[in-house]
Amino acid sequence: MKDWAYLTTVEEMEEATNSLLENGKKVGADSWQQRVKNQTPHCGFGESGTCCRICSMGPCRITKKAPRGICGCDVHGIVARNYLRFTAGGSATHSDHGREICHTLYQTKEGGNYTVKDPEKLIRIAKEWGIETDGKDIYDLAHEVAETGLLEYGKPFGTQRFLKRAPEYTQELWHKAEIEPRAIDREVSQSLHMTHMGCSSLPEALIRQALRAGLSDGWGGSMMGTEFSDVLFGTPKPVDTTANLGVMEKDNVNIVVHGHDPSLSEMIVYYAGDPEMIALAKSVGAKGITISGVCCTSNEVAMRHGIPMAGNYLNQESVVLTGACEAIVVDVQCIFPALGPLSKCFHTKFITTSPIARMPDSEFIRFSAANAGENAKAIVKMAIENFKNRNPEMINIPSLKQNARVGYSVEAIKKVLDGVANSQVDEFGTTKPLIECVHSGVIRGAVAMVGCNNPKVRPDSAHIGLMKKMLENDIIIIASGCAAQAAAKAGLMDPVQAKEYCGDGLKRVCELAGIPPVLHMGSCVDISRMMILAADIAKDWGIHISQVPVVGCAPEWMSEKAVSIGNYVVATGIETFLGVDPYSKGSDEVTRLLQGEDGVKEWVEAKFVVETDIEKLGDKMIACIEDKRAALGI
Ligand code: BF8
Ligand code: SF4
Repeated sequence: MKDWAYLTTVEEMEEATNSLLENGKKVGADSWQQRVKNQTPHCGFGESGTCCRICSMGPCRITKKAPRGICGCDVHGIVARNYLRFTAGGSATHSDHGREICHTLYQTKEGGNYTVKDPEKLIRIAKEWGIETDGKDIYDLAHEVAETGLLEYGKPFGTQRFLKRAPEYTQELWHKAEIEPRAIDREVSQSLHMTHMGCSSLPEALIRQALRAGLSDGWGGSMMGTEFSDVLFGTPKPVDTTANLGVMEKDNVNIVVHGHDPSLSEMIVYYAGDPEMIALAKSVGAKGITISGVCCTSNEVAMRHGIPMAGNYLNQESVVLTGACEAIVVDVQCIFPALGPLSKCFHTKFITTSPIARMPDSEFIRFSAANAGENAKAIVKMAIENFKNRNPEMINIPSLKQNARVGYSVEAIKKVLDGVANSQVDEFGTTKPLIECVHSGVIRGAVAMVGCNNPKVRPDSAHIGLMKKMLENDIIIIASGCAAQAAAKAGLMDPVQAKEYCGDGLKRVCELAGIPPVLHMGSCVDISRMMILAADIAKDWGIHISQVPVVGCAPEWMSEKAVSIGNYVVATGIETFLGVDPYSKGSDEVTRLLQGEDGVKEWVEAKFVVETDIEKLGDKMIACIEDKRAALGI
């Protein structure tokens, strides 16, 4: 048995949460834990995907006695339609995030609120897209690339530009399966059209469109979100930070950023470091200003600036319950409406900033590229001025805190690993050293661990349990989203200590490369980075993506975005393991299409595996990786 003594355990995290809930009780605060109780048991029809309410003749619920809806749709059609709508919601959300980033890129100017921080990457993308770069002003180029990106959302003809990044073999599979995504908005619209009353009820057609809508996210909207965020704010490089609720500081003004779009948080981070603001914080009796993050906004600023990560999805109420949060500033996605009433129980300002995410009981400060600087400064100021309203008796910051090294973009991963193998590293490095490690068996394979928390799973227990199991078996983890934060909170991204708990092979690689065994690749839109890494490995190795000993895993997922991600990861050829069922179990036909050998697997060489027993889920992932190794003869 390994000694995991330095790790922060799920029990310790729960203890901290319980003490925060006690804090909340004193002021009559509601909590997700309570609301889960109120909502249990969940509706069985909803859970199995067998309720249809897409026309007003319904809602129709499928039972043995009533095997068809009023229009005659059977259970398979209903489940598949619900699945496609779920996917389309996620694809729309990720892709609209990407669109916002394109607009921000379009607004860049010399000396403006937003500038180009990685011109090389911009030029690389422009060349990839066939845009003339020679002799062009970098901002003219940024605007041209941004506009070209925006046109990807509505282009009348052709498919997504970034598909060409995939190996030719994968592109052919997509072509044959007729799932190459065209305009991003078209795939979302068509999904809604197909699922409208009286259109598709053939599961196969609906699942095919789910893959296509997913691909328009992963190889379209999300990929642009990631790439242009790098151009705007810099491509992440390894950086040290800290994680868990203990990153909030009692004597400082605490501002928590939450959501997904880095355009807001980048500005807040900038102004929190402004000497004028720090002086103001001192003038109100604070020692300084601490910015920390929750959810994917946190991942974005941690990866680029080492901003500490207070927690993941189910910690968002906890940061307010500390009584030491002067402001929680949010942009879009994964924000609990509960933060409104909760913030009213404390002195916390709940500040919404996007017309896309408006919530009751919040202060709305509309953010745009034009007023970003001014508004970020006003928000930081508002938080500072709120410091005096703290109730000292309510302050309870759990002492949990771990070190983490984050910032592993594809570029960074290639560089650190190539640096170990070659003294002569070219500009970007290659995936060859990684391939050699996997080929020789020093590393058995990789798991892309992604996704959320979900009260259906004991928070973080599946993430942390599975990661430990993989590391012991010499399987390296690349992580993003709330899964990445779970690892960081536990201490699995500590570059000094975490390697002690790996198998011998993985430990040696971590030592030589100076990396933690769980590599933080960013937010959920950054799962596009994982797709590029998988594509590059397959190309450098000379095999298909589906042959690479890598699997995807979302053991605690909850959002529509996660289903969209699952679809594009599978469609890219990577077997994907889920710990929560995607409302599909009501139809054996849909289950067969998603999880069988003769459904999506026949089209894209990968499928879903749904297993709610986390131990078994881990065993199945290891078996899948070992099977892939055996098939390669390694
Ligand atoms: O996009 S992992 S809870 S924060 S949906 Fe949300 Fe899920 Fe967290 Fe980021 Ni992703
Ligand atoms: Fe019922 Fe058919 Fe209408 Fe759905 S589309 S609510 S199954 S009648």
